[in-house]
Amino acid sequence: MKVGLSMLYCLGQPFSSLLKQLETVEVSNVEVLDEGLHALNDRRVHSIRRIAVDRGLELSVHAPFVDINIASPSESVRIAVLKRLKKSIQLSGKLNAVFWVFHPGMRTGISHFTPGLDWKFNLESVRQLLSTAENTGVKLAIENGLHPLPFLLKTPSEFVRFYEDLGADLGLTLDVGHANVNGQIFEFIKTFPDKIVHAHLHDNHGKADEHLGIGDGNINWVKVVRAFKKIGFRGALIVESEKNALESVQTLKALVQTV
Ligand SMILES: [Mn+2]
Repeated sequence: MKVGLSMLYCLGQPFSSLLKQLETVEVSNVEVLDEGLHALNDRRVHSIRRIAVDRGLELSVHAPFVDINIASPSESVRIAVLKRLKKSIQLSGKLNAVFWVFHPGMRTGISHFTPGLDWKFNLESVRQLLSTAENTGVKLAIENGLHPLPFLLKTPSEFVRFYEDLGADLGLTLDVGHANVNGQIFEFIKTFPDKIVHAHLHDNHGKADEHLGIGDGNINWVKVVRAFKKIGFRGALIVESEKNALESVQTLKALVQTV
């Protein structure tokens, strides 16, 4: 089990600081965000790639997520959203990223007028993204959404139905913090031992998405690491804390070694 770090904690700093941080982070796996001040382009991909090769870092990319709804009922909006996401997948391919992590679609204020339509758009968009990723070398991994936001996929039972309907190979990024707000961390791990290929780790008190350091909320991390070990998880446990991120990496490394 590898310990990794999401660069979310420095998303408020310019891209040049991200590069500086990448030179020194003490992990094997790094997740960069194609969003905000760190949005990717060809030149930036080249800069990140050079450091990653130099330091032997394995990369993943968090898809753009602001103003993004792959299940939008507006066709023109959906087309624009998918265009942005497809560009992100292409850039992730150039980056040699292993995973591209994205959020599921969301319900809107008019969903109740057209039951099932957002579910259908979500499936269609996921299929388009999967076909974009073919031949790029990048694997897609959909993330469990956060309660109480109107994500279509937040619970294990919603994911069971989603995978049945999709009928295609798609990994799951288990966001342990999000799952804790649902009270379903262990149900996720038990239900999807073969689907979970990637994980986001951050802490909270079970009520809101606080993105705290590991050990700063109410998550039982010993139990979490044991559960990942029990299913033979071979992916990366990516620390996605906004606060105490570097300390959290050390805490998690110690846990993985001792638990
Ligand atoms: Mn996450």
